Amino acid sequence: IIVTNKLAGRLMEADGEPVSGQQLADEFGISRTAVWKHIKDLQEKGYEISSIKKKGYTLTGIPDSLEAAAIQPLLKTVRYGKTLEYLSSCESTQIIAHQLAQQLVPDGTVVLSEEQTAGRGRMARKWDSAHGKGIWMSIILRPDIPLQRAPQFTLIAAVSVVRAIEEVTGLNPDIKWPNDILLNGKKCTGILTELQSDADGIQALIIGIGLNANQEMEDFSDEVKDIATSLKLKKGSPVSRQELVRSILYYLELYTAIYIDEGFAAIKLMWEGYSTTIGKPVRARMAKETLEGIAESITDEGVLQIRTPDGKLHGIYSADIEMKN
Ligand code: BTX
Repeated sequence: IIVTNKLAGRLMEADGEPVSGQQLADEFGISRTAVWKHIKDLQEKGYEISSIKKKGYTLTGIPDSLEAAAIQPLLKTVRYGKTLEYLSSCESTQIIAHQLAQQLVPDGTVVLSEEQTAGRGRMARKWDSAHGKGIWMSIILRPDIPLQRAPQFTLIAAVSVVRAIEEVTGLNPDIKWPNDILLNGKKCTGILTELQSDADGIQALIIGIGLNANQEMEDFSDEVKDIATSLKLKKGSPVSRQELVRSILYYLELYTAIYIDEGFAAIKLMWEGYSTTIGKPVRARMAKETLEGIAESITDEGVLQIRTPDGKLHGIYSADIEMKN
């Protein structure tokens, strides 16, 4: 399997140019017959490979799958996504990532599943995760930061996802504090940051990203039909989940590095640029109370500051935000 995957990567990197069987045989230290067998395996998995006499093998199409062989060859990261666990179905990639994190897998390990049977949002809410239509991904990070800074990673992840969507699809989503990414006011991505910690601090941050890529309206459950959208619905044509995954990992690695080196200020600036929340009247529903006021800013810790009509400023750590008007 490893050779088959590497061969797929080699053909992807050739970017539509033919590579001769002999050359592949030499590079991989195997016979030309063995090369041919691996090519057949790839074709059976849905890779379109044409073979032209005297020229070689050309990759003309790859299956729309998020397996490592399809994602990793063109990955532009140093660490993120280099360890990648792929599943065709699971309850929740968060559960798998929590288990992996305890086995000391490296920083930037990624779990991807084509479908989740019990995808989750914040506060044990459900996350709709139709088979093959979205990106259901958890990323294990091991940043050396104090516990109370962990929520900032939700904002780092949000900025990374928005940049990736812009780059790959040309769409321009906005962010609703703290973790919703919206297109025309409808949610196309949710982010869930969880952590494992002990007396020494953070052992792992598990960043869950649920991105609606290619759903049609009927792919959403009745509960979310009115509030959800997908990139395909907005753009009018299918989007590449593979490119989106690579781009999200690229920006997440980049912005995490900037954050570690320079602090939260640069991230905050980008986040504010994408935010629909700041400067607007909002209603914040929390576990015990509801507040109405103007969302003034976020603090350096990522805490939302709401000014109520009595002039008081309230720091909000966790809430559901409704935009008023
Ligand atoms: P949240 O609590 O902010 O949002 C959950 C709410 O969003 C739900 O109650 C529902 O109203 C709505 N919703 C559910 N599914 C969808 C959907 N597909 N599109 C739009 N709206 C929806 C958001 O939590 C965090 C979601 C993280 C999901 C990822 S997927 C990979 C990882 N694994 C996992 O189980 N969760 C994360």
